[in-house]
Amino acid sequence: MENAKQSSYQLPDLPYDFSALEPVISAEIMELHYTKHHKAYVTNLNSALEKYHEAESKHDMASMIALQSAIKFNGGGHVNHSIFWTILTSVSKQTEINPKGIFAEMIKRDFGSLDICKEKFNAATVGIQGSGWGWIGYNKNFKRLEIATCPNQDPLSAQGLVPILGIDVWEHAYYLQYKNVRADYVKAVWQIFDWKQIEERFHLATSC
Ligand code: MN3
Repeated sequence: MENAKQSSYQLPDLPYDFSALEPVISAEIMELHYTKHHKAYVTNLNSALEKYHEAESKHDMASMIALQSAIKFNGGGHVNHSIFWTILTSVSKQTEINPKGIFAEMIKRDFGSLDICKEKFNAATVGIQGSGWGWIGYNKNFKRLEIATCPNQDPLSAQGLVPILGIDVWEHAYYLQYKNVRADYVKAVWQIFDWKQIEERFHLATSC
């Protein structure tokens, strides 16, 4: 029991204040999103894992299989949000307006230009039916960047891509501020990407 508690997943610290991403994302949305939604994924992931370990110790295969969807959903939610918070930054603290270096070169090589990349990413992400995430991921087999979408909280890794940059388009991520206009929210998030962090994710993905 002691070990299970120690190894349980934790809500990571938010690297800025709730109001830091204003006016693109309001403090109210950030507070609810982080303290309610992300926290619930962590709590429910730990609870599902605890039940899973218990079922495993009893060789209760039916319960183990039944718990897998809760582990995927809440584990994916935890992984996705943990990435999302770190790739965003306050406009006032932004050190780069656009990506630089090898990452910028690869965007140009794989999409033609940053503008075309944005256009394709935004169209795919805005077009997600229901809840999900839009991503730019790195395909290690083909050594290229790809745009992909995931339903619900499915992690991008399930599609064989390493997540580099993504946007949460669940309604809880924007509805209080943007109402039904998901396109305006997705377009605005590009103003608060932390390119330094994103380039770091890209370097890690391409170097191992
Ligand atoms: Mn969310």
